[in-house]
Amino acid sequence: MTSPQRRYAALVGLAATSCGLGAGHLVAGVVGPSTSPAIAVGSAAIDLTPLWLKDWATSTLGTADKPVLIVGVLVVVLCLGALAGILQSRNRSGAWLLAGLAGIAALAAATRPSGGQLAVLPSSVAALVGIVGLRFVPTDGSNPAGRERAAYAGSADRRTVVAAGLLTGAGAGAAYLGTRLGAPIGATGQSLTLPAPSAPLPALPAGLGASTPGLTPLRTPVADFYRIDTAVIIPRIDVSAWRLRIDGDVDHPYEVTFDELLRMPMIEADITLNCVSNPVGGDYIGSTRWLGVRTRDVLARAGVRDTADQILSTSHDGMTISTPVAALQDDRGALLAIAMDGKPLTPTHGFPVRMITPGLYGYVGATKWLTHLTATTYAKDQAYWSTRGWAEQAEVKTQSRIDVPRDGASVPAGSELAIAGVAWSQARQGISGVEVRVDDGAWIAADLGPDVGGHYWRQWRATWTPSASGQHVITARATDGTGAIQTTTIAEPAPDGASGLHSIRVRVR
Ligand SMILES: Nc1nc2c(c(=O)[nH]1)N[C@H]1C(S)=C(S)[C@@H](COP(=O)(O)O)O[C@H]1N2
Ligand SMILES: [Mo]
Repeated sequence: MTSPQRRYAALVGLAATSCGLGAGHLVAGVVGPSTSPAIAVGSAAIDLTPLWLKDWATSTLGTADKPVLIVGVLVVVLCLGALAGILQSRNRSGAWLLAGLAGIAALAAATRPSGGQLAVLPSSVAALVGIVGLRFVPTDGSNPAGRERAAYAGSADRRTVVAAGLLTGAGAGAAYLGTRLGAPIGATGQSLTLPAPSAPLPALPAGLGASTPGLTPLRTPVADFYRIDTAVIIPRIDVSAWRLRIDGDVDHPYEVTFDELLRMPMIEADITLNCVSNPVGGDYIGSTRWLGVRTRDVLARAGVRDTADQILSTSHDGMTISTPVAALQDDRGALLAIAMDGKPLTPTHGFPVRMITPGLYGYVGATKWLTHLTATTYAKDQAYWSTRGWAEQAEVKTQSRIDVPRDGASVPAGSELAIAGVAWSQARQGISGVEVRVDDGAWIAADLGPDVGGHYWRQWRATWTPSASGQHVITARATDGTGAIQTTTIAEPAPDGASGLHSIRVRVR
């Protein structure tokens, strides 16, 4: 085969594959977004990702890891599509390659918890459309069937390019339509009227934010609240169809609707949410006022038996999280939250109902899109992250973070400089003090911002007037509510949360 011919074959293979992917995505818009071929493969890849790779992805890509993953999947599939075009022109074997790819996608979609019975349909349609598209591949002049067409090479080339263009265009159009279909705006609850809390809290104080530029605000705006989950497609849940099932080692398993939940006593609570993947000084942490029912009220109605030591929660998209029964029943005030910052949860943060368990990292206590609570034991059932190298149980570690000045900032000598940040301990009765030091100097006590309770972070602020120019290191450390000073022991996020003191560098000029 000559090289221009091979190029045309690759081009048509690519176009046929795009068209197939688009058609599959369109069908998935009706069947369920998670069954779209590339999304299903991406989601399966996330579940199969080893801990070290997941760590690398979150530390280098942050929350962009999912778009990067999907683009990666698409690039690989399209390259294989081009190869399918070349194989097709050689010996008609390209169709097998596309069929194989679609088979992998169908398997991935069928094994997704949110896939449903028609999960394999989008991949099947993708295969069919892709294989039909391969008919436009110009045949190799060296095989008898293609010799005749090769004689019209000039017009065949033009026809080929037009066909490839049409296929790609049709695929892109279908993909667009599929995306629109798959995201019904009406299904979310931003118009929902929230029930009043049984004991409203006083308004949150303003905090030190206004007087200290660059300092984290006391309450994280919802739009800035970090997002960590394995969902490639954010579940869109229709509240009228939503049910929470409570079963397992309980006396009376039952199901509750969203309306029934809203009629239970509603609690307001100020709680900081932490991700176990947050490195020292990192920003996978947010604080807000939550509204919800007490988790223990919901569990009490079922009557959890003494034999259970964990509640295994499951989300709409199949995530499983283990939380100690004790943490959900003691006085810390674990919630099944329906609102944050005065508004219903956004789809990103778990609409319609999510768990919030003070003192525990999100991966062991903050299940979003909650649908199921099962009383069981750690010996019997393991949750998603526990089978992937993370600790079965993990309490939030005491930390302090320096927000101002920024790491690497250049500051003038001789003028007073604010050093400020936030500190949190959660499981250890909040923060009773924060100290800072420059280089190896003495520890200086910082002023603390308002105390919003043990489960909420605390702002702090100190001042320093640099004299000597050059590089300086600023370090902070917190003292928790029990009087214990934050550990200097350095630990990576895996397996149960980072520890060590946060330091930044500044250059005094
Ligand atoms: N369904 C579901 N819930 C989940 C997760 C997830 O991947 N899926 N991630 C957990 C983790 S690791 C954290 S840190 C918090 C983050 O909640 P946020 O995205 O609202 O900040 O959600 C938790 N709940
Ligand atoms: Mo997390």
